[in-house]
Amino acid sequence: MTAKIIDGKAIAAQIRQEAKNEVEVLKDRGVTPCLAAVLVGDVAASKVYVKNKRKACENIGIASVLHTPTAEISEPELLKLIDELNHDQAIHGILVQLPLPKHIDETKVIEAIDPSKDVDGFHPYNVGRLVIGLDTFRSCTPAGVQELLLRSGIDVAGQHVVIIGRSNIVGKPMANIVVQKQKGANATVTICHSRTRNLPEITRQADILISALGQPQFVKPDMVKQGAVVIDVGINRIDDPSSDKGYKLVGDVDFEPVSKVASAVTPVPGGVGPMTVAMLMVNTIKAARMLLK
Ligand code: L34
Repeated sequence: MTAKIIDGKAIAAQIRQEAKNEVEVLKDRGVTPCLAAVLVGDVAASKVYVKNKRKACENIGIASVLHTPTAEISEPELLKLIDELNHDQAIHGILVQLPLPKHIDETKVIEAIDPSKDVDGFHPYNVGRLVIGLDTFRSCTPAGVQELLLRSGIDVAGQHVVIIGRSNIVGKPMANIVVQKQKGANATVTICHSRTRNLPEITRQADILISALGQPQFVKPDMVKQGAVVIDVGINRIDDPSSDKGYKLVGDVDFEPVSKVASAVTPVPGGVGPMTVAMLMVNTIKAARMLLK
């Protein structure tokens, strides 16, 4: 048996089309959604991701402004920039691309963002609302994974979802999304991490295995139950002298052998990545729409 490949690129395109229609409605009502992106320093992967996000904005009709301070920006200066964006009436969403340089405290920066403009859903206010099941901005990657499952006809209700990775960006919000008493959720959830004992034993119990630990090809076929759904959130650059760029992207999942065991699997690239971008568009529109209510 070979797994079905879940086409994140195609599903993301569908979501962007829906977003485009919503932007038109908002524009008719006099509001053009606007995203402010802050890209600090010179991190190659971050540049690609922010470029993809701005390109999506442009295609959909969302306005975007880009701030590119150097890696030497001080923490107070960055906080000042965020404060200005918070007070700028024309801006609905603020994205501070992570990671930040080491001398800047990410938590402080995230907490400085006005929760009503926090389209990444990282602010403790929004995380708290997520945990107790209230409507909120949900971080884009885990929200994208849920949407990917929903639109692929995979119902997580009653299923055992095992997540590898406990980051604030993916693992923890992912668990909190699928555990809710809500549509597209109601799962039984286990979070595994670097201190988990007998990891393969636990991952083999997963009906849906979500890998978000950031280690190339970590998930091997003996860690996957026959017929499980495998979602690969990892996106790792590994050297590849044969490619023009000098690197290639691989996920956390050893794709070829795992596809022989799983019933469905997401590719890297073209899986979760484009969904992250699409969900940012959805959140930015939500932020703009909140102004009308
Ligand atoms: N603040 N920081 C903040 N918000 C986020 O939601 C993110 N994330 C993660 C890193 N830091 C962040 C992203 O934007 C990861 N991430 C992200 C965004 C886009 C893509 C991957 C990760 C993406 O477009 N992936 C493409 C390939 C891109 C390439 O060629 O390198 C894909 O098909 O997977």
